[in-house]
Amino acid sequence: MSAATSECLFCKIARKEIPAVPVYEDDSLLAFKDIFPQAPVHLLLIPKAHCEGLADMTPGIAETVGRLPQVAARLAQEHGVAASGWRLLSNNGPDSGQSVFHLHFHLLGGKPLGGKLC
Ligand code: IU
Repeated sequence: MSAATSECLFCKIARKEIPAVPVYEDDSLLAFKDIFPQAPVHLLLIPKAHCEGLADMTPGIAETVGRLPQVAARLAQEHGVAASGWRLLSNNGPDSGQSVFHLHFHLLGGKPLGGKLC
């Protein structure tokens, strides 16, 4: 195991070493509630395998991420924001405000999101 995955917060959540509130899980993808929600619905979707961001995806992680929008759409439906609208975004690198360096996508909805992204 690399140092990155042993220390990484979201790797620890994926391994169930740190608690989170899961809303979806399969072999390679996990979704859970953001601990500091910025909207009534604020979920995080992550590939379980570690990479820092979109620029670092292995082919296997890219395949997982390719399925992620469909999972997000299903979660939006299940959380009651499919009709009102929702946003899926990933912060990458310092200027984006990325604070956890394990690739993740925010699913936000349940209020008008306006121009403020996250
Ligand atoms: P960001 O795009 O890297 O800024 O998003 C990281 C998110 O991880 C942010 O919305 C935090 O609220 C969230 N988070 C979490 O859900 N659980 C934690 O223990 C920590 C951060 I630290």
